[in-house]
Amino acid sequence: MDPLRRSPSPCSPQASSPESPPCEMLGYVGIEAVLDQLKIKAMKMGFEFNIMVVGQSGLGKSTMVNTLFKSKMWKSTPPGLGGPTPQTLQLHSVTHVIEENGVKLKLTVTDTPGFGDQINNDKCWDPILGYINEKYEQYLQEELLITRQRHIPDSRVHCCVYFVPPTGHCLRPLDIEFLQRLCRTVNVVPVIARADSLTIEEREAFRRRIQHNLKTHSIEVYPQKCFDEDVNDRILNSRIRDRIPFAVVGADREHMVNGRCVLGRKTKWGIIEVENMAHCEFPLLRDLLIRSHLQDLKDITHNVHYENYRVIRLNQSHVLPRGPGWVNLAPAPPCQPSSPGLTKVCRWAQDNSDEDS
Ligand SMILES: Nc1nc2c(ncn2[C@@H]2O[C@H](COP(=O)(O)OP(=O)(O)O)[C@@H](O)[C@H]2O)c(=O)[nH]1
Ligand SMILES: [Mg+2]
Repeated sequence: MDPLRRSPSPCSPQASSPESPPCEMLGYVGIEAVLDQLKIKAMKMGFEFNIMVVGQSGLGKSTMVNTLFKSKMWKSTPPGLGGPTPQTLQLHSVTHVIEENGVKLKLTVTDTPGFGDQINNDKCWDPILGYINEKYEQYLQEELLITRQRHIPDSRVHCCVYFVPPTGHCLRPLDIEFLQRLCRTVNVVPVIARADSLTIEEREAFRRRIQHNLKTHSIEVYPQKCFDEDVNDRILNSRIRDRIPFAVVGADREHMVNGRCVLGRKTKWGIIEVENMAHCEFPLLRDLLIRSHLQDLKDITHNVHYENYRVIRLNQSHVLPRGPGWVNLAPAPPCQPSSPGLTKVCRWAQDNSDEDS
């Protein structure tokens, strides 16, 4: 067949008869194919996601990490290590590569020892904030290199799940102080821990009180209202904000219930199924972290929290232009940058640079 004699394109003039309507595809260049290209590229690169759990000891942090990811992490856990969760004595991170339908997720979970367990809890948040800032600093140092890697490894904490003890009263002064500092540095999702110890009515009343506490102390947890990008975001995120903090129950054992294998806690009076919304709100937490907001958590970390850190650090270091790309970045001071607020920091930095010029 003559290669030049191709069958008429649906948009070519010959294709349409005099009666047919004008061709709508005229001018089509195939821009939508960029979505496939992005998908292929993203699948090749894989995703990195780093999560941290924070709260007093015994609230079920380590158990929750297992509840969220254990079925996927079992494969990389040597057999025989499935016993009771040991007490976490120091801050430590574990990385696993999880693969599902060809999509690779490099997940790093940072478990922290209980804070606020001492008689004097002064500055008990320092090691945790120090860790978060250290990860920002590592990223910044890589980014500032003249010959830098094409893909900078991302170990920044994208989300911090904060465990509130199920007292049924309100946030403790310690929680408020900690959350105020944490929310300025990282995305925070608070949860009511061990919610099986509260009745449904108690959970609801406790949630409302915590929401009130957060509001009166200007604590902006994730998803922050000021970063909703459009109406759809606003509708979806408002629903989430209304349910935060989620009342969760953690379990790393499977049980048979009516012939089904479910993740749950076995008690004398029955099995609490953690993935059953009638029993607890664990599914809301999992969906937020993994299914609906994973990329948004990463974007806000990069564009807001890391950006704030970067602006403050570069200002502190008096950036001196000495030839292309030269930056004199002094070592991070022992007292880490503390930002005045989420949206204000960049403006503050801009004002400063205006004064300098
Ligand atoms: N009742 C109840 N117990 C839980 C829950 N989550 C964990 N636990 C138990 O609480 C104890 C401490 O859990 P762990 O995960 O080590 O707490 P962490 O110190 O915060 O890491 C363990 O015996 C867990 O089985 C929960 O949601 N409800
Ligand atoms: Mg632990």
